[in-house]
Amino acid sequence: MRRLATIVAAVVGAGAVASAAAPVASGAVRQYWVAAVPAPTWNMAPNERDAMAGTMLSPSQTVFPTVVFRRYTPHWGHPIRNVPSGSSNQDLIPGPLLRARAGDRLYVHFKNLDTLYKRPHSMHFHGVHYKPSSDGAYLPGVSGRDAEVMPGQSWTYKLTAGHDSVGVWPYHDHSPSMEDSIAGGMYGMLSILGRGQKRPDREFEVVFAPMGDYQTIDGRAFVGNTPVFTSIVGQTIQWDVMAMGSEHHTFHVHGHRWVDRDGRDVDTQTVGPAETFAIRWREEDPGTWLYHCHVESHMMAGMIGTYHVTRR
Ligand SMILES: [Cu+2]
Repeated sequence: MRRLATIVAAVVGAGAVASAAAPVASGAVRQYWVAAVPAPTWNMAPNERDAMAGTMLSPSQTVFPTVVFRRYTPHWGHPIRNVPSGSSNQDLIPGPLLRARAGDRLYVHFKNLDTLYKRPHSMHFHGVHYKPSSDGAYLPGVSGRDAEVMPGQSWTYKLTAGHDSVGVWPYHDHSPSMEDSIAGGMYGMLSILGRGQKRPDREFEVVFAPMGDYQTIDGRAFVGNTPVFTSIVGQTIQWDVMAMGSEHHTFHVHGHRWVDRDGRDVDTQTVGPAETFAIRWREEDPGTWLYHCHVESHMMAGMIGTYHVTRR
């Protein structure tokens, strides 16, 4: 494969300009409506198969009640898919992909519809500029309502994407319920392009996180359950990769290479808790390929999926 891969300025961009640089204004205003909603029968492996060991699982091992982020149409019209169309066959975990460009203002309207556990929830965003009232992180005696949105209540988080925000970043529940929420899939990503930067033709989200006894990608375990990503030869594809939880993972795609932040050709890249990276290449290798975490015990516990490239 030719060296067409380029790394998107993920965390790299932050070092380019002295940090805490004033955000640039004059971009678009983007509004998102995101609710915390119950997913009472989330199934990590709907086909009940451990495709690595070739054994069967049972719903008692793979199904659990949880709360997830769910995107809505403006002004809470109705719920819609979290993932952009064409990017994945999955939904709900991770939360909606929040897109913006450097210079944009973001208003993320959040509503807590957790009728399952009736816990407080919040949204806390990495990589963007905001005032403390949009931090969403709970600290007893210090934080405000933004960090502890009670069931039935809402909060609007006001964010600005700066020149130092280009790349992909996590957001997650940072309320008093944070630990349970993150274990249950309450996280998502911001995807911020530079001002003149072209959008990829396909954008895939890969979130590595442990869940119960399994190691999941986007809340699912084992081939047959994990996201199936697709592209067509000639398309520019972007992988948004993130880890949540307390473990490190190594993102690997078969049959492909990309250039890492040190300028080296790699086919495996490490990602730790709340770290992210975005990689791009122009696809030219048709076939069915595996992508997975290369930590062997994680792969065997479900952290593996397939990527299908077809000819035009
Ligand atoms: Cu892993």
